[in-house]
Amino acid sequence: MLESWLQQLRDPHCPPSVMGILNVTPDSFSDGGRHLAVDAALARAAAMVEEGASIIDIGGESTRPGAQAVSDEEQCRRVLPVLEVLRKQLPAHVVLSIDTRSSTVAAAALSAGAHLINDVSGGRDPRLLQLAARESAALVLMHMQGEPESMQVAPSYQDVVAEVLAGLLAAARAAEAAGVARDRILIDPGIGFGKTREHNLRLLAGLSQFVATGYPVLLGTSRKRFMGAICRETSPHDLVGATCATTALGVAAGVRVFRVHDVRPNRQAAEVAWAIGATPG
Ligand code: HH2
Repeated sequence: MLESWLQQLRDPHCPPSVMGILNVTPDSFSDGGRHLAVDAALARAAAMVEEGASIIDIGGESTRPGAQAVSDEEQCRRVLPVLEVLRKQLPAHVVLSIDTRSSTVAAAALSAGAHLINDVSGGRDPRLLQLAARESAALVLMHMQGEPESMQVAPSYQDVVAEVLAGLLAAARAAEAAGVARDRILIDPGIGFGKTREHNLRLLAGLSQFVATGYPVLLGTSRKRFMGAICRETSPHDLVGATCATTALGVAAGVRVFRVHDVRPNRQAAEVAWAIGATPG
């Protein structure tokens, strides 16, 4: 399933993919609720697949601004039982992704059935790159300035698009030097990761420059707070329309994968934007 998805990613006649977000939260497994939590995660993942997600991104560590790092042991405790069940129960074409910066967690997740490593640190740990190479995993390299705990304190760039682009190209080169095949690498500008609202808007306005690198681009704007500031919404749940706007514009710029909480509306936005783009004016 990974191979056919990677082919679709590069096929200009195939519409973009939607990656559904499955966060495995700290309380999910407390108080002996482990089995129930795994069932709930499976139900959520199955619903996202039904709504049109072709990738499920499973994460056991929140990387929201201010979030504390979570130990490898704890991440594994949260994600491995879920991954094992998803591998058995979801349709075989669904790509399973592990959202982690840790090579230890990534290795365990690949053994449990993940096919893709979503690394929000952009390959800072060389062991993660070596692992991806050894296991022929697909790899998302995301740009982040600083660490989640402090990244929003004072993000600073001279030219945010040029610097993020250069950082991602350097990360992709390092991944290739470690043995990761070029056609298994995706890049992501890392919206909200050490960026002000202005930085995020510039990156979104400059998406086509990331697409021009030739690496498939993944975009993660789902429910992010910089959009709430623009459209005067305080609850992340009320940012579905805002997220869909970025998805439609992302499709027009050539983005190939959208990481979202709300699969159905974003899949619709992506498909309609795609159909318009494929129609002569
Ligand atoms: N954003 C978050 C987590 N992982 N991965 C990629 N590739 N791109 C992103 O933009 C991205 C990501 C934000 O994570 P978190 O704050 O934990 O919230 P959620 O996972 O609910 O979006």
